[in-house]
Amino acid sequence: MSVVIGAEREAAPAMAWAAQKRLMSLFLIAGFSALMIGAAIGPLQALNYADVNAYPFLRPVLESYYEGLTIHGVLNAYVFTFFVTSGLLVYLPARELELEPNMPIWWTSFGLMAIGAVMLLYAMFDNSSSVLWTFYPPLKGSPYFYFGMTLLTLGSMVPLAGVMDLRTRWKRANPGKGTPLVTYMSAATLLMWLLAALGAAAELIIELDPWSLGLTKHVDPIIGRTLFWWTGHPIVYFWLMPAYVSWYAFLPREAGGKLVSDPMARLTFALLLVFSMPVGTHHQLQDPGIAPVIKAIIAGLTLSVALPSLITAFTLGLSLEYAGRRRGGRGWIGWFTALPWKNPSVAAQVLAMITFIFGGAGGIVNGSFQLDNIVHNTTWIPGHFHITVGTAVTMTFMGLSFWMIPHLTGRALFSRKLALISIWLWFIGMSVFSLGMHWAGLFGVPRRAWVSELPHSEYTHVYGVAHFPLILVGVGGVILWGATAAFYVVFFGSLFGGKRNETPVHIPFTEFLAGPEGSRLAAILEYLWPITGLTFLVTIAAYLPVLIPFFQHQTFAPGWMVW
Ligand code: HAS
Ligand code: CU
Repeated sequence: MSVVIGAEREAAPAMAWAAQKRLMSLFLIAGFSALMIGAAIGPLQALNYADVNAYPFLRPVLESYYEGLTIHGVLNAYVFTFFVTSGLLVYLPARELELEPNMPIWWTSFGLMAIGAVMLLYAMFDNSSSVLWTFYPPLKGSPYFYFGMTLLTLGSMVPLAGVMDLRTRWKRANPGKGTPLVTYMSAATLLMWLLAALGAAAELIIELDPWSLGLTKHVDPIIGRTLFWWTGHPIVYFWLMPAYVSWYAFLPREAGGKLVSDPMARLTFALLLVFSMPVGTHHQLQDPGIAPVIKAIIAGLTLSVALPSLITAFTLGLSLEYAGRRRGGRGWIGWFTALPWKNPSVAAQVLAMITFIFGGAGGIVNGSFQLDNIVHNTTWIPGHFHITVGTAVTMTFMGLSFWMIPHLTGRALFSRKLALISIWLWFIGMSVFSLGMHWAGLFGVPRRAWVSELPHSEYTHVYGVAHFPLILVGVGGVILWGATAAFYVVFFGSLFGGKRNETPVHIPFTEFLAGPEGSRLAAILEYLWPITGLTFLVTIAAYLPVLIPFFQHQTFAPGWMVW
């Protein structure tokens, strides 16, 4: 059984092909294995908020809520996303351009990230580094943690060389032609990440790595935080943009239609490249030492970063409507119900999009300076990111795996029905969980707090007012356990137990209603390097007024291990 039918673009020599497919499979397996561990731990944190304290029963595997939370955040936010993205953004352009990628470059990325991930796992599971996913100093973990994180980050930057090499070779063979869409989107994503990762790379290499080895005695926490958010904001688009690649380039075809506008997709990616970078300080709206006027400017700029996603909503909404009407859907809603809901890949991505409408709306609340006063450091924030990265991105990657594993392995999807069940459970579980988290946040329930460790009377005294939303959080978590179990039966079942496909599954590259030919916009957006240079200048302009005062008044702290 083939899940989707796609274009015949697969003319590369069979041997080279097989090697690429194998490596792409390894990226997927590594990424999704990380997610499996991370997702298995998540519900424990949800239960914590519902006053169920499972941690005393989990020793010595997990010593505390904070250890579990660190593993959950690091594996899901970094290891899962980096592996999947570093695979996809080389493999898909290579297939689109019908060229062989530079395999040593691609392997280097995999190797660096694999070593980094093993070091991180070691540092986290021995409870030496429960520093949470933000690893804010002066919390101090083991050198394995920081060096592991350094290797993982560097490894995730390497695919840029792979995609740029592909693009250059293709352009040489096709003078005067614009970059095909998937390659364009992949290049824009990785160029953005090149600039974005500089912050965390600097924080790690200059500040935290030497400090963790004892070569320096103190760190400046606020400089560390600022460098972290230089990366920590645009990283959310490094998660989102590969999902957008799937929404723009594959979903319209999978849904039975076409993408309505190729130049709009390019514009979205170019805008995301530019706007993602200068706004990281919106994660520090409540931090001391940053002038209110700068915070206000950053809050204004933050709204600009919603713009490309609003363009996406309209472009993709229309593309889906086109698909639905082609399938016979009529009226206001008919096109929506006429979409191929029985195809788990389509269902996953459309449900991901619907969740993202709410995730985006919450983001606009966070970005508004005054409103952020109310929600910052409450459970509202994890509520927000579980329906952005935790649903919009993760469910898109899950949906993508439903056709990609059959495409890579030649095996059919293990069970289409179970795949659909996993997607719906994920959607329902995350919606319930996230509703509870947002709601409880409005009562001031703090994020990252081991609330179930309090005596029950104390918990009720402090958090009783938010009892109902916190119960929802726990219920959502338990549903997500079901979703995870169902998904991994399908994932590993398809990899190792799926029946041989009778017909090969091709990559579902979409066609366009309006292509790039003759588009002035597409021609201008082709200048990706100058756009990247401009973005770098804008970023420097945004960060100098924040960083200069911090360097003028440095405050040093010794390391703390509070867990
Ligand atoms: Fe965020 C905090 C602002 C998007 C992730 N965010 C976080 C954290 C994470 C995160 C992980 O300004 C917490 C970090 C930590 O640990 O402290 N965020 C925004 C804004 C956006 C936004 C303005 N965030 C994301 C995305 C993420 C993500 C995407 C992950 C992938 N966020 C913030 C701020 C904070 C923050 C502050 C700090 C708060 C604090 O106090 O700490 C925007 O980019 C959102 C724009 C999106 C939209 C939605 C468009 C909708 C689409 C779907 C269309 C649907 C269709 C279906 C077509 C405007 C594209 C059609 C069908 C029909 C039936 C209609
Ligand atoms: Cu942000």
